[in-house]
Amino acid sequence: MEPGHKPLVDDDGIGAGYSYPRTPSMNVLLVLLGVIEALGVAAIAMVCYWTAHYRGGFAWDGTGQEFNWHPVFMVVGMVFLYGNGIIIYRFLPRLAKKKLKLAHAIIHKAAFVFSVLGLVAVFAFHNATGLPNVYSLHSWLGIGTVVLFNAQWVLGMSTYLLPFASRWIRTLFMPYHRFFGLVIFAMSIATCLMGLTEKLLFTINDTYSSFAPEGILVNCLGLTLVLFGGFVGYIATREDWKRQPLPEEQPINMSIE
Ligand code: ASC
Repeated sequence: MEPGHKPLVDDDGIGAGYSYPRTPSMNVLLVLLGVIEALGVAAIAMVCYWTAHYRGGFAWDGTGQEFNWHPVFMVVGMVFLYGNGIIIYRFLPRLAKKKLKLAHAIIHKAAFVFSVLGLVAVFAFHNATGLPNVYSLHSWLGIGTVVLFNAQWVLGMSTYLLPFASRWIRTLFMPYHRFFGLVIFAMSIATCLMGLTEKLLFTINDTYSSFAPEGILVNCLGLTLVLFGGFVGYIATREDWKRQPLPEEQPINMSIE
């Protein structure tokens, strides 16, 4: 356990919030978590405003209005929920580890459901309007990202949630789970950026270069996604911000590990 870390043992760990001492470094973590949520909410607001105000709003009828669900679902699922699922261990460090793992898996399953709905929306739009499917780099990387994301989810659940994997396997696999989780997250954000650029070139090609407000809005959305992803990656990889085991989670006899 970190020096200075005083767990509050008079608590059952359910919804317990933040227990770490308010060291300067922990204050920075709390501020960054707030910044991340503000960026995430701003990104969702921007993608909704863009599609509702500039692109004609929403429907589920094979038209461009069905397409509009695609960017919204991808930003909500594959960026906002994906990122929050990664850093949930930093948000609620006093919640029992098993509950955190379950929440991590459920949030990422929800992200996957959004991504599948987002894919359905774009395929339905293409098929109804006679546009070809999966020819662009955006679509190749995007489908690869969703497939890898689901593979990572299944592997993670089999290893860390189900009771079958030995401690040895869990420990061996953990650096890969963390590394590839972040790689796939970065792929997801890169795919969003390509999709945003692609859509601008399809729709406002003649005014984009004269700083059309829609272009500026979508550029700002892209920058917000990059900042969100960057801060999530920073928080997730800072070793001294890793969740410390609760007293009841400490191995009793280290010598037999
Ligand atoms: C788990 C879990 C971890 C790892 C660790 C081995 O199931 O919650 O933190 O495996 O025990 O790296």
